[in-house]
Amino acid sequence: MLATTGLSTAAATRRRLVAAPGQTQIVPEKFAGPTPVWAFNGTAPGPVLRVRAGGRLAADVENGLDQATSVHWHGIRIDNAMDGVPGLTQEAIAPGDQFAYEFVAPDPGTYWYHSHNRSWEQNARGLHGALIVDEPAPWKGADRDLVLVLDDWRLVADGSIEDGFGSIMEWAHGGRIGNTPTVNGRLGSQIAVRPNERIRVRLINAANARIMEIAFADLPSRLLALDGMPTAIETLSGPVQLAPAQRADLLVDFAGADGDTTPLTLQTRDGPFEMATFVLDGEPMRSEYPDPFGLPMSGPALVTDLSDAFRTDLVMEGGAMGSMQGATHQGRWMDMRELVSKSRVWSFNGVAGDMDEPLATVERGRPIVFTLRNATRWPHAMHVHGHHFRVVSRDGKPVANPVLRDTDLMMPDETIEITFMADNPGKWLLHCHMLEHAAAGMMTWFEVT
Ligand SMILES: [Cu+2]
Repeated sequence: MLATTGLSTAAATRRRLVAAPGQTQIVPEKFAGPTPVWAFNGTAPGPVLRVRAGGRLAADVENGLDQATSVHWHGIRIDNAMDGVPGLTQEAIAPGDQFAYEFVAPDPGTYWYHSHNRSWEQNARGLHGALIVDEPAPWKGADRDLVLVLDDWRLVADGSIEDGFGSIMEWAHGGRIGNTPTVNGRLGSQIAVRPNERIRVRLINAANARIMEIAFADLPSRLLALDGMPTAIETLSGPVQLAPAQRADLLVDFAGADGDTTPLTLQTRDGPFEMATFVLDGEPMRSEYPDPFGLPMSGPALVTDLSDAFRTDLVMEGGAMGSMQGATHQGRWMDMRELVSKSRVWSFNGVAGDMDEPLATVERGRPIVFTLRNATRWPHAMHVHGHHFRVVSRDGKPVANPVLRDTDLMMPDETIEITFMADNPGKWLLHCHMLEHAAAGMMTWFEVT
């Protein structure tokens, strides 16, 4: 049973979020002036929102844009009416209007919020921010935490955002990939840390489409959580991979001396790119590190009995270099040429983004097994709303100790089985979080009754 109703009688944490045009200094001043963005409360990313697990967040969203918007609270096992999906859970918020979101955040962890209307444009222009749900009792495993929202802007020489949103070429390929990777909205930031500080780094990939491989040079780093949910603590032997919308909490030991620097790097085709620089500054925190320990486990239990599970398949097709001949759109079959004219070039089970029929209708309390098959030439970041799931098999091979996720990166030709308990009533999206792919057909929904 979810803690979304009747649990919290305490006063809500109340925040006002105004979505409106703004300006932010993304590239260093010596290269260009501020970038015109669409921002929450004037900054991109927007403010870090925090609430304690089990607590209630009230967010009054005002739309100061000249187009409709909405806010999705990504990864929160939320009351359906607050999920922020226009046409499914609410009407989009018209320009000048407001929407009062209010919900309980049941699970501690690293989440984020972002526009869910024309998100392929609104998210890319800056409408997102971190949402941190704190543990019920403070976790003592790190000196502090550090929220790093990673993004991938596409800018032109004067620092402004390149137009070209809606390019069908990009929608049929890997989505809108940028040229300016940022940490907390800034290229080349310097982040001060104490020598020998131990920090819980909360990484959030807020990019539309870029899959990121992030490394902390040779600093000792351990995995603590994925997509908000604690994992067994595990030493990382290489970069951490984040598909769009994925999060990872890491425990990083900033071992070194005053004045040392160490890069945060993004792996690119041309080698590692320094997204930000940690500058060790001040007296050392300690001479020796204590033994590290992980987060207390939380989140939904593993569903062990799948004998009565609701099962269905989802075949993902389309995109460039694929074999899709056509798909159903607006109630009839169209060939690729016609689909391109409608900006629909991907399909789920032969349907290109039509939302009139759910993929599944499942009674509450029944386990779900979705078998997802990526029959395209592209990776996809498959996201389920309102539930965390476990990938229990990949290409037919069982996954040992499957972790909880809300977004899984599927490679071309890969087939996965995901399981979760249908315990949150309402209408929930299942879509690719490469936002251009979602807009171009990789979207469906299911209902928990
Ligand atoms: Cu995709």
